[in-house]
Amino acid sequence: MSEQFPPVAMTRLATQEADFNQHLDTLLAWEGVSDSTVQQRVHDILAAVKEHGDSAVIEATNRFDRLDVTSIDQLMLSAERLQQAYEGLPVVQREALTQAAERIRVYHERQKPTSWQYEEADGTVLGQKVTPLDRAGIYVPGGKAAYPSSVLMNAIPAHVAGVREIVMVVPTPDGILNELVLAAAHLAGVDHVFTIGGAQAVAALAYGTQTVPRVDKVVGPGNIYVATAKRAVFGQVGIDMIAGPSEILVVSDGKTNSDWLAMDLFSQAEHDEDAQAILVSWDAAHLDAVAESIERLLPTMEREAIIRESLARRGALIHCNDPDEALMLINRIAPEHLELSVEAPESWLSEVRHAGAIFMGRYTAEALGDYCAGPNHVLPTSGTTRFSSPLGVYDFQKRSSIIHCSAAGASELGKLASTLARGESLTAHARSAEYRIRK
Ligand code: HSO
Ligand code: ZN
Repeated sequence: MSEQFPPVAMTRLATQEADFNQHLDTLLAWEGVSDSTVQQRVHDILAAVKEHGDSAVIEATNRFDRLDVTSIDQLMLSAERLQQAYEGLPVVQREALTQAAERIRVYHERQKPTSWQYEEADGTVLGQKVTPLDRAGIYVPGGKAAYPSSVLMNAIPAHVAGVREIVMVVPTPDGILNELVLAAAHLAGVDHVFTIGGAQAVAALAYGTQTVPRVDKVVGPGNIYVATAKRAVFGQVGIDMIAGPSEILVVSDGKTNSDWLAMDLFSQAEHDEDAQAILVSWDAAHLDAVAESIERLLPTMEREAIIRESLARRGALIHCNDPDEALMLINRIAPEHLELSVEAPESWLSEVRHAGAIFMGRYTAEALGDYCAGPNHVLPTSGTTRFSSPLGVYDFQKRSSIIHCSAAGASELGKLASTLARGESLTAHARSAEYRIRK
């Protein structure tokens, strides 16, 4: 039975109000917290794993996940175990996971960059060579936030990129394994799975232990300990991003069913109490209708309490004057997910500058993108779409530049380099270039 709640106190704003900008700033403000206690604990765990390897990982895992293992072998899952999980799934689930994986793979294949080169008139060749990472580490959260869809979204781009070895870590508090997560790992081509989590897992991936291979990049979401550990190891290894709570911005022209939109807002709000769901429209009656749908549908939701809290804390219904103002708001909010629930959304696209993923038209629910449309659901949050992009194949590759001078090219470039090097008083540079100038 659903508890009795008072109506949700969702923020209502209008761009016409004098203090709108201030209110919007407050609404959007988000600071990832990592207090000094967390920092210190993470630091201690990282140092222990760096020094003692497997034994420190075992000790931390027993302590935090309430296990009683004595050997790292007990924290490893074989390829056969992953396959077993896949084969043991109910057929409908196995089919859905397989089809989603295939669609995600096809989409990411398109992202593959190519190496290129060009030749100058004197025969000098310049180019760029793309190489996949040797090893990637994927962090998968445990417990409630263990999403098999996220295993696919992290591992498939790595696989498509050509990463040689994909190592996954997933904590199993109290020893509980999530079969769907293991099945997804099997489908996505993960090579090794360790049932470890927290800062100890990030440390094991970043430094390597006697058993856990050291990776070149750690990706994937996690709690505050994981985020703090990722920040701390960055530099030794690459990381993807530090993701904040999930966000959705829906822009509606007033013609989409208000129940659909209420549920789209819920779909992000149900992730956690700090998730942000905002609806913008220039149709005031429509905003009222969605508010009514929200109240009516809330008691039907399994995660009602989380959704209520999220909508009350960070949700908003915003009335603006017209589509132009809605566009201004989109670029100001720079959301992780943007739903353009409007007629002819294509005509909006050129004006949208900042959004992680753009869902076009009334039929494109954000949830479809979360699972199976094809694009990645690991997206920048908290306004960082201003400068970053969805997780993709390019995150698992790097580039080397190529320079191949002909004798004639070396002679010409030698003159330039020599002049510039002497300007910097770097004589060895200058002479190295000068040797190759034709007499
Ligand atoms: N919306 C989340 C991803 C997700 N949704 C996983 C459901 N499962 C990322 O913002
Ligand atoms: Zn989601």
